[in-house]
Amino acid sequence: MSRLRFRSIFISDIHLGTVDCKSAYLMDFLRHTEAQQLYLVGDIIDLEALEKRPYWPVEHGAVLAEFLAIAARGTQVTYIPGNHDAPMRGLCGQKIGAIDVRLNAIHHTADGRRFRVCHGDEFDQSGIGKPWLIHLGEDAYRLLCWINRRFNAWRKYFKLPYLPLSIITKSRIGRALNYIRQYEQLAADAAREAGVDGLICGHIHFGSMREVDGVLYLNDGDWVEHCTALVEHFDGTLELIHWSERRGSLARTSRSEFVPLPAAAMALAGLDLGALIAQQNESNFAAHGSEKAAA
Ligand SMILES: [Mn+2]
Repeated sequence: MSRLRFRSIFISDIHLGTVDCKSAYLMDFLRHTEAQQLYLVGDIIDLEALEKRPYWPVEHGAVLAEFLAIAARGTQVTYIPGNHDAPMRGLCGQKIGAIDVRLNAIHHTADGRRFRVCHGDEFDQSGIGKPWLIHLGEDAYRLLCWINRRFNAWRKYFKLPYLPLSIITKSRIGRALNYIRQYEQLAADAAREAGVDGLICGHIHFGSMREVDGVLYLNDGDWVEHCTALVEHFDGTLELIHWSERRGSLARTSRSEFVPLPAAAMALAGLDLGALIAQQNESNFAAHGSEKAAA
């Protein structure tokens, strides 16, 4: 089996131990890729959810075993716990198998850029982790996840590719988008203060690549709905990719180029992106509009 080779891979918000975890797509991704460095950027096991409702299918254990195997094969694996696996932060500085547990990290790209890597819950002023929860309510979010699940089971039956449904809803809720923009700003501010070129995080389940006041904000997304990963090529180019039956590039950045998608995750839906961007420019994006591609 030929694997796609990368210099590094960043994934987060897997939420093993919950019904919405897309472990099959993640396993497929892990088995088709190879990297020198793998960063697990938090919310890998949802200990918070497990406390409320014990749920552990064999596939979720297989993902953990795969991480340990990847580290054993020589990939440098760094695990940065998030808020849903916060108790693991106590193991900071120690090893699980060959996996290093760290609170955060500085990643040096092949093209000489420095990125701070952290889960990102420190930029979440609501402390909830799902900003749209504030506006939707937890029940509504669960309903959304349930509809997403049923909708995709139906698509699978008809042999149609996976299509994250809730991103469409989220992207249309202006206040949720405003919250995301605020989060991105705080994250970018932290990167600037740290004197690095940018920040790589997860937490808000919204894969993105933006330049905010001269620093790069990179979010690797999640494996609950969108199945996205951030990868670094051997020349230092960072790329946000989506992985399901359909695979695609959402955005990329190197020292010399920056190709953002204004609403990266929406490209997943296979919608008419141009029309959506135009629509958003009229409403939210215009109001917050430091979006490069829209400018
Ligand atoms: Mn989180």
